[in-house]
Amino acid sequence: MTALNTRAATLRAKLDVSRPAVAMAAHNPLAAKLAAEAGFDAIWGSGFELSASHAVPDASILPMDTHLEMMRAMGEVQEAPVIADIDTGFGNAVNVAYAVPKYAAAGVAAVVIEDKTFPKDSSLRPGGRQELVPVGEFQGKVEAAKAAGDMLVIARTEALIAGLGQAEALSRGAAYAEAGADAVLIHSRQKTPDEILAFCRAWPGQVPLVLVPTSYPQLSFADVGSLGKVGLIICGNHAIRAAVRAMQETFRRILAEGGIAGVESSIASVSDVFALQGDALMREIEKAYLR
Ligand code: SPV
Ligand code: MG
Repeated sequence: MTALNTRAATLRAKLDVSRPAVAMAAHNPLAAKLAAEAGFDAIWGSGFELSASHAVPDASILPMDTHLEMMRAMGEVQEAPVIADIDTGFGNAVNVAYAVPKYAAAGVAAVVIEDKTFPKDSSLRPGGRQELVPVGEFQGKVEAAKAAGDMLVIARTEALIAGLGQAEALSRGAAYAEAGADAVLIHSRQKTPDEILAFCRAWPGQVPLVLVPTSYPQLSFADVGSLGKVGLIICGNHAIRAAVRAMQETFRRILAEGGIAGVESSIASVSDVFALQGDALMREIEKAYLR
């Protein structure tokens, strides 16, 4: 096996099915830094969050370089492993073979590739287009990603999202593990965890599973841990949703109150933001070199 980059090795060590790691979504380096400071094990480089932060749909609209540069920038400002959501891999296995080394060079710890057709649609979108590529074709994409080396490859099956049932989801998961995936992400948008729990219980455990419990938030991290099958839980969109609500409320109040005084105590201070910008380091640099 190819040696893993340091952050990939850190992430692999955390994929513990008796105590799953928890990743928080981020859409920019500031969000990644806040998630790391809060204590999350990893940063989810979410396509949904990044698309939303550009106010466009999560449907292969943004170019790869926009996502790639964001992953690099997230890794530069904090130490937690970055898990890059590369959707379908930007095309076929050839596109994957060219894309993944760029993500490796950007220092990401893992890529997640999903078995939908390109261009993708959001898994959470009611009535969205959820067509899957043939199993063999997706195995080729997993193999192409693995050959890039130096990072984890998480294969994501959308079989449950596409309504293809447990048997198809299980056989796709097994085929992707056989192709070399380090973990299998199984996604569901059912409002209860039943479908996911059934999948997890039936999963033979070749590799750890990854869950994104957005649609079934009642499933606690402890409940997931007790299944003994899941290595990673991804909080898929909580940074952008928190940011949207906080901005909406602050903007509404400022106009309604005719001034900025009222919101002062409910928003971060300017000095909090200076600290997040790395002001302490800049002061050291100024002291050492500015003459
Ligand atoms: C994302 O956060 O971009 C994901 C998870 O892929 S989901 O939006 O639930 O498909
Ligand atoms: Mg995504």
